[in-house]
Amino acid sequence: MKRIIYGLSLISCWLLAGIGQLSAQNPLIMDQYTADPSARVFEGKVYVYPSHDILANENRGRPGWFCMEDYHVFSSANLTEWQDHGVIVSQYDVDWVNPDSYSMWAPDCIARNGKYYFYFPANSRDTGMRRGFGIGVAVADHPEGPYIPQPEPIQNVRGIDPNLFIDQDGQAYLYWSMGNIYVAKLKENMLELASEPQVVKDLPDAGLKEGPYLFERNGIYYMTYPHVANKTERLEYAIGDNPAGPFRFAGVIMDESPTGCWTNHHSIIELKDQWYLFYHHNDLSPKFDKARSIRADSLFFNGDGTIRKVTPTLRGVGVTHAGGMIQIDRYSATGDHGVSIGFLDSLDTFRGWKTILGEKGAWTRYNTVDFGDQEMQTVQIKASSEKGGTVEIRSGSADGPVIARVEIPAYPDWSVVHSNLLEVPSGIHHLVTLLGEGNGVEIDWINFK
Ligand code: FUB
Repeated sequence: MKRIIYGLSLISCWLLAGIGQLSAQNPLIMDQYTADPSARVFEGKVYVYPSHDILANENRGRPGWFCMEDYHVFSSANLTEWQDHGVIVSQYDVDWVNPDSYSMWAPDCIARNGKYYFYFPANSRDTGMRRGFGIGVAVADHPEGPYIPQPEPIQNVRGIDPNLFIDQDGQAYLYWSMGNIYVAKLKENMLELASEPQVVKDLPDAGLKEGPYLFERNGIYYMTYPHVANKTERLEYAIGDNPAGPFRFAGVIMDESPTGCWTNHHSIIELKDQWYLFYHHNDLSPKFDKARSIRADSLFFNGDGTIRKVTPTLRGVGVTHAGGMIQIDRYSATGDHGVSIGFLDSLDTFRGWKTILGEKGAWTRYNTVDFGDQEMQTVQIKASSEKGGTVEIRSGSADGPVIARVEIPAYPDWSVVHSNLLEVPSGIHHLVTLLGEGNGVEIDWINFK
């Protein structure tokens, strides 16, 4: 079972069961596919507006292609627990959208004068001049909605992947893509263009560019975008001193997916003095890269304002509570032998992953687990093992202090095994889970009480 918190009733169930809160790792959302994360900080909380991939079939969409009928919004105060606020806009509720197009691609949202403006691309109902993708706006009084869609898309815009930026002088800009990246100023009402669309200059000429995301830091405007420079999309950025450009290419933020997920799509935010990159990968659908899942990792700048390349991780961001189910398969590091990760059920990937410690000395490390000052006394491990084994939980490294030693019985089905702690940790620890003895143990999660 995975760790995303979906609603109060589920939280209550876990608390009643003594399991506590679950924690965030990558991917962030485990009960549905999510893609194209547009993260925003509103009122001190992070709101993520992703696309919502579903699987096409003969009756909906086009099998083998993107298929999206609606949008959810998710929020988190700490990047650890995420709340799903449900559907905010759907293809069935927008006058101008073809309700059979399943084309609700990457959105964005921005706040202005106490209102929240949600921008989304979709195929128009019209087969005339407005054929293809338009970009619509839905407006709300709160980040989570309810959103009221405008009856018409924004005039004079054709394309996908809207992105919004409001400069310090109050001028709003709309960016979007259609092979290339475009920009236009928006009127104060955020619903109409105030200038003619222009191609953003001077991004690399060759290769598809899409998914623009513009932000400003210390007077530098960063135009960031996925670009097919080689085979699949990688995240790049260009910098300039004006939100409308021109920009100059400055580097790569994230390399192409090592496993071939063709798209990537991102956003970048700062929360409490730390910058974060939100992006996506097909974690829950390794054989079909149009069913994606959103992720987050920390992002850092060099002293000269350039961005350090982000290495995608499974651990992701946020502190994990020791009292939650710690999904050690979302590791920060592993040893170099005997360890592998597999789905708990390859026919139902939403159930998540397991860690397979296949030989003595195999280990994973899971960083930033908070024991607080609650004096945890026991550890629980949900495990299975054909022949039995001894699992050690250590602090910091594979030869760090032993927090617990847990005998896993020879029992091929999953069971929860308890053991008293040898050391009672407090504060934040990086936890190493290591096979001390035995031939093979599979672990779903560990948890402290
Ligand atoms: O999600 C559909 C499309 O894939 C997005 O609009 C692009 O940015 C790419 O991620």
